[in-house]
Amino acid sequence: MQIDRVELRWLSMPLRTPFETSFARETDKDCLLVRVFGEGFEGWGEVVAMKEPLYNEETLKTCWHLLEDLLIPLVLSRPWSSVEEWCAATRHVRRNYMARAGLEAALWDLHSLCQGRSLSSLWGGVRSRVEVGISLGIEASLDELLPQVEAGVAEGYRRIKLKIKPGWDLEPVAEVRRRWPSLLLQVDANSAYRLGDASHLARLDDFGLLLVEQPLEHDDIVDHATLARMVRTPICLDESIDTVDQCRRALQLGSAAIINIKPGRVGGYCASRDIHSFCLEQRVPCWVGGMLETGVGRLQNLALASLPNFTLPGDISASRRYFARDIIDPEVVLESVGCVRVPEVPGVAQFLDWGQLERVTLRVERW
Ligand code: OSB
Ligand code: MG
Repeated sequence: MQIDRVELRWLSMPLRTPFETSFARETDKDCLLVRVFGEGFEGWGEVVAMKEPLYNEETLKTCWHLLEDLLIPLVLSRPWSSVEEWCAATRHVRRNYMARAGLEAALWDLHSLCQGRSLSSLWGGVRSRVEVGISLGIEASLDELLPQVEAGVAEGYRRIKLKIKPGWDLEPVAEVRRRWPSLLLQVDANSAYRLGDASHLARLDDFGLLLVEQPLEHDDIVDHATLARMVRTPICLDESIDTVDQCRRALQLGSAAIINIKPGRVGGYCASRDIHSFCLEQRVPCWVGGMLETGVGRLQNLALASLPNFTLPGDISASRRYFARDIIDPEVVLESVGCVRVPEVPGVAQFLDWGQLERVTLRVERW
């Protein structure tokens, strides 16, 4: 695969409603799109970093810098026999996972077009539809949250994730559970608690949650192991798992019973597959997490979610959960109860809605 040209775009997409986590309130979703040209095709990938280093240490500007000054010159410097070879050539770069993941995704997208095969088939997918759920942000009151749960259930979602933080946890969880006793319910704290909150977190045990996601610090796998022995709700790690080695250590310590895999957080789809395979061997269930992706990242994450050990519903909701209008047409939609169809054809370029893409593009540069 010879890459002839690369294009980088900075997008800003208005969210239909603000999305609040324990670390930020977002009203717009900004991201970068990487476009690579080669072999007569074009491939696209998404950089999922935020504008500020609140989820991990990366920002869209650090990603732009890594891409412009290091990764794009390297990808243009010689032909690549496979995407795996590209991954091996960038392994010396410390961290900067989201920057690397965006370019790697574009290479996968291009590679799938060259091969005439979908990403799902290239990666060993076993499902044509995957179960997905919605993630609901922190709200000022139950009056604002409950109609959103109701709307999600009415649309067909069977799994709902509630964002929690100290002061917004037991009450919303208890009320949602009381009203929807059979809903698949889980919570995500994005590191808002400390080990001293263990007895408080143990009170979540009464609500039959699927899991509690990343209750403690973003880089911790030690306190999580202690916490896991103090609560019955299964602990799922998100922020603290960035490599297959860190995943192995966490499972060895007993820090998590379930792993959330986000391609951006772990440096791309190669690493996502490695973590998925390791968890499969260890009989640890996985699910595909989300970063409010545009249609580009959303379609590719659906392909990843078709792999065998993604046995829990992913954060890959329909486009309209976040966007009045996505940059792809057709958008990602719920097909049957709580499920989305996995793309069967290679390449996302054919689905781009260019009018909408230009409307939300703030900056374009080419190399
Ligand atoms: O922790 O999973 C998270 C969004 C931004 C940053 C972190 C997280 C999230 C979500 C959204 O929960 C999931 C989605 O894309 O639907
Ligand atoms: Mg999370």
